[in-house]
Amino acid sequence: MSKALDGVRILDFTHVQSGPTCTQLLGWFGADVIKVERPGVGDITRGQLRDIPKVDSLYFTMLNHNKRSITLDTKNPKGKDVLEGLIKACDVLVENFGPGVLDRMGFSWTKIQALNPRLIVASIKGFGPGPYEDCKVYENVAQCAGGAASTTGFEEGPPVVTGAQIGDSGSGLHLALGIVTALFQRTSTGRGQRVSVSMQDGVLNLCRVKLRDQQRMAHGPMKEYPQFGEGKPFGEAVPRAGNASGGGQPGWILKCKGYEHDHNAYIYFITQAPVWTKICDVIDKPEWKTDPNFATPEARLDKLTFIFDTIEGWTKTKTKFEVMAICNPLDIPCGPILSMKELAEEPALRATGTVVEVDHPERGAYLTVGNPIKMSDSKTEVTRSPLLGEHTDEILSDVLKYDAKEIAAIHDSGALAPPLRQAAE
Ligand code: CAO
Repeated sequence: MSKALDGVRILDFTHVQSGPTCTQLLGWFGADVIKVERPGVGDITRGQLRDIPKVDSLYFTMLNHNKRSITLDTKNPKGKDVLEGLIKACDVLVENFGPGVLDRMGFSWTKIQALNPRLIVASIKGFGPGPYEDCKVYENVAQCAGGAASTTGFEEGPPVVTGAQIGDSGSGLHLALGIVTALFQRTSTGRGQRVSVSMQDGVLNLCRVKLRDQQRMAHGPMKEYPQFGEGKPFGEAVPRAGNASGGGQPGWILKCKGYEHDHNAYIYFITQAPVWTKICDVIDKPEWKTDPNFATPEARLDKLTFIFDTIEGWTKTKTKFEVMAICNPLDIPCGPILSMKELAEEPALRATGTVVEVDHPERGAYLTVGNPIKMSDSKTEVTRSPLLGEHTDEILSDVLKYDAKEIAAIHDSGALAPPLRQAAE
């Protein structure tokens, strides 16, 4: 079966997490992803959070499937020649260097366009133009600067970052969409273009509902926030809302049987208006169906904490899976709090390829998250991440058409390997 991006060649200058998530997606869709890494060092994540000595970390392997690796010192004159060749041979260059790095390397947009006017140059930076444009940024900086942290956590506590990597992987997803859109536009214009995503913008896009709420506050208190029912005043900015749903149907996380010793024995429970009467029956509160204090969504808004405490009295008598088994047939929306252990062991996720076991020559088998985007005519096979420089000669020969003598000359120039002193360390 063919793949959606067969024939598309990506010059992958990404590192750490945000950029690699983007190019990994493109690889899953069939693009030939050529990851350029610094000789002897490679992507810094190869050596970060290592669980096995001298073996590429899971941090690296889980972000760099379906890629080839070439080592290249892009500050070496011969290395620059090779890079120029790759720029001419590729459709897209993806990078998430610190601000100004590509220019300092000698590859400005003007120079790249002169080399290959069809090339799409896709970049992730921490911030767009403005006061912080020169800043280096990591995940949690973006979560804080993009509005996620100020709106996450409980009102009485400090801002909280989330484990979902919305700054890094979220920006990677945004960039991947920009790239395929630019590839599509190129089919009619014949031209490449620059695609830029700032991590702050990407996080703010994902926090769009909170900017919605910021504006709603001008017209009275937001009644679905816990502060309203608890009689606490709202300040000038959108408050942290604990586990409130954020949408039009109130929800909260409730304890289930076993919560005293299992930190994940909880369920998210939504009191969706159309199923209110069923909820009343399930929790044995049939009188709430007709009591004017509880019968309508508007009447319930100032009592949400009491209502969820009452529902929790019922959920605490059941496991999270028993609550699911009772509520799902009644169309009551709820979701168990699933631990990473439970997700790793979930057979349905294995069956769909969302959780995949991959074999690696140095670390052996490990689990990863496969492609979450399923396409009927472009199936994803997850292949292991490359070893550092594993495909250097193959790329010089297949993509750049160098012969053995030319490849040997490039090796001799030191453009592909670290200086001897560094290699010995
Ligand atoms: N050959 C020679 N030099 C190379 C090279 C190669 N193959 N690859 C990279 N380099 C050099 C660069 O030229 C640069 O050198 P100069 O600073 O002298 O120009 C140097 O490596 C460092 O690049 P960097 O600034 O990108 O890396 P860093 O480790 O200092 O910063 C990060 C890392 C992530 C903070 C920064 O890249 C950044 O802000 N990126 C944009 C935002 C982003 O994606 N953040 C998410 C990271 S995941 O949490």
